[in-house]
Amino acid sequence: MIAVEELKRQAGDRAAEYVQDGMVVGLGSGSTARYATLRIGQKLRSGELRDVVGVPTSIETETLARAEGIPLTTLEEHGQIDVTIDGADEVDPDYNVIKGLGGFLLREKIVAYSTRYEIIVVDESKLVDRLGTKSPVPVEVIRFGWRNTRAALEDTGARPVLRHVNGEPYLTDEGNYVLDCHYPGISCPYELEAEILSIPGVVETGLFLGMVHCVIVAGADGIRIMER
Ligand code: DER
Repeated sequence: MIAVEELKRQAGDRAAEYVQDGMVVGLGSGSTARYATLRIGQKLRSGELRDVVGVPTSIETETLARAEGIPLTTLEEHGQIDVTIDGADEVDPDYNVIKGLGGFLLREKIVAYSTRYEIIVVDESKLVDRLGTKSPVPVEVIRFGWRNTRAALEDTGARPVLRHVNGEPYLTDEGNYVLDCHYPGISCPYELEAEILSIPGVVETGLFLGMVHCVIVAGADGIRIMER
């Protein structure tokens, strides 16, 4: 049996092959996307890739990319990203995904929205028939009035849980809270997303719908590439 870590590496390495000279690349967050960032750094250092600039989706990824010697840019300097490689927590058959268990969903979504070709890298355990089966939907909310926001999220059918790290409420890179919203499976993701976004205090949801162009899945039988 191949270890999950090895599957993540294979998916990340394969995704890095989509990066070409001169591209603006969105650098995702999480343990799978990390391998793509490492591989891009390696290719730049060896001269296999040239003139690539990266837009990191988190402070964590920014630190990694700097250490790997990947030149960085911002959305202010480069508003259009050619390719983004990011991880996900769940992927359904329609290429809709849940993201945000890593805590960086807001920047990841802004980057995905600015991207021509969004690649998601996962191991096969992330594939589901229906979103919400294994993972909650992380919802980033501002701290002011967050209990009221939580109550409104309950009205959407969720069991929202305030995320904690080391006993303290988790704060995103933007200083917001995350409410992990557990649903008993999501049958209409677009309707649910609209409902959640209509609640004052909600900044963004971890539902990435219609934003993904390619999913690279690493499994025991090798790499599968799903493109639409
Ligand atoms: O979107 C996220 O926050 C996810 O957690 C995602 O990036 C997956 O991370 P993983 O590759 O470490 O499972």
